[in-house]
Amino acid sequence: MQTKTYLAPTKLEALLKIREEHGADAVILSERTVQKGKLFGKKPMVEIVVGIKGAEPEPKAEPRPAPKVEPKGIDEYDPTQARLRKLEREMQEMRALVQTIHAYITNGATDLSELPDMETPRIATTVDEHPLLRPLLQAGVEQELALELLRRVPRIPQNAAVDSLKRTLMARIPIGGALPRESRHRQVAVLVGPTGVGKTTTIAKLAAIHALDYNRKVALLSLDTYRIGAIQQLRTYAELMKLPLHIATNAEEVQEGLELFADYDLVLIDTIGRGQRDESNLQSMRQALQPVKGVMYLTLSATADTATLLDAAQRFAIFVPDSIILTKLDEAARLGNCINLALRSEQPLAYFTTGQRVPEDICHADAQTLACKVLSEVAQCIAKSPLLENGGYRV
Ligand SMILES: Nc1nc2c(ncn2[C@@H]2O[C@H](COP(=O)(O)OP(=O)(O)O)[C@@H](O)[C@H]2O)c(=O)[nH]1
Ligand SMILES: [Mg+2]
Repeated sequence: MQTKTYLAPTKLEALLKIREEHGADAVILSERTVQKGKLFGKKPMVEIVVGIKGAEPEPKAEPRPAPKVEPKGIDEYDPTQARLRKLEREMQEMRALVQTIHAYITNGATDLSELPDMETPRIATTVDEHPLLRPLLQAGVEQELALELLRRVPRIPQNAAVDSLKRTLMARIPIGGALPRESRHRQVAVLVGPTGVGKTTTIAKLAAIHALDYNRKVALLSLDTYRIGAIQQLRTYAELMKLPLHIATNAEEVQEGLELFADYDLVLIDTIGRGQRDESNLQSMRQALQPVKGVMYLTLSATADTATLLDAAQRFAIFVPDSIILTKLDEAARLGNCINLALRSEQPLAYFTTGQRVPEDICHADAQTLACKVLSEVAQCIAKSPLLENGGYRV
């Protein structure tokens, strides 16, 4: 396979150049950011190495070291992996429980009935405040959830406590629902959610990844029930990526769009609303989406506080979302609100978005990232008010 290196100021531009020159024949082999230019005028550029399918290497080409094939973009949803992760979580919970028992016994307790988590309210209400409770509350986790999370977490030593909390968090954050990179049947995905959370930007990111990275036939549909006309942003992306865009204002036009895109691999539907407080707007949007059979993503911003997130989740429940896209993780000061949402909502988290760059700033949601971020907030809080040997606070 012949390889070729592309350099461009952004990933999107590099992908567009590759697509224009090689269409579906290019396979991305590696990708990195390099600094180009003279000493004081250095600028970051995206360098993508592609292999061209079916192209023979130049006869006198220098032998190149084989580029490492990295898993690129968004990887596929694998049910076996999901089952393995579930088993792993259960193992982690069991390990946390054993650690709790161990911590109690090594602290001189011999009576196992004194364990905090024997589901007996008498004992649960008499244990002193867990040393990680306050740091969790300061990270924005609701008290009720924090207490529940800490039930099986040992109090000391501190590292074991933090480790165990991390495992508990990871086991409790539901993950899933990202789009597979290929499928036998056409897929349709709709993004609903409050105005300004990043739906259109996320659609552009998903469109770029699936069309330019995975070489799928992608079409865009924008639902503008109130004819607000805020479609320019999506139109610009559609033109840039040469993807068809259909604008619909009601169910018939949505149906029309779906028929128009019958032989596409993926249809991404953006929705334009007038604000989540407008019930009738949401109802007419729901009506207009009746013909759609596909994945419904509720898009919410990590910068919103817990009450706003839960309120939005409740209002958008009429769309029966399959999973959640959390946006603007890069801007969120505390992530306890996302933990509250993840633990309280019925849907798993599918994607995280972490910036404005299209398509770089999106990834599959993963419990470890979220748990680690919250725990680094917890650690900062502990650093500010160090725990004593016995697990209490220095005040
Ligand atoms: N920092 C940050 N900004 C984002 C992210 N996603 C979208 N935005 C910005 O948020 C603003 C609103 O995004 P838009 O896609 O128009 O939101 P929509 O109204 O839900 O369609 C724009 O300025 C986007 O560039 C993200 O993950 N991080
Ligand atoms: Mg929009």
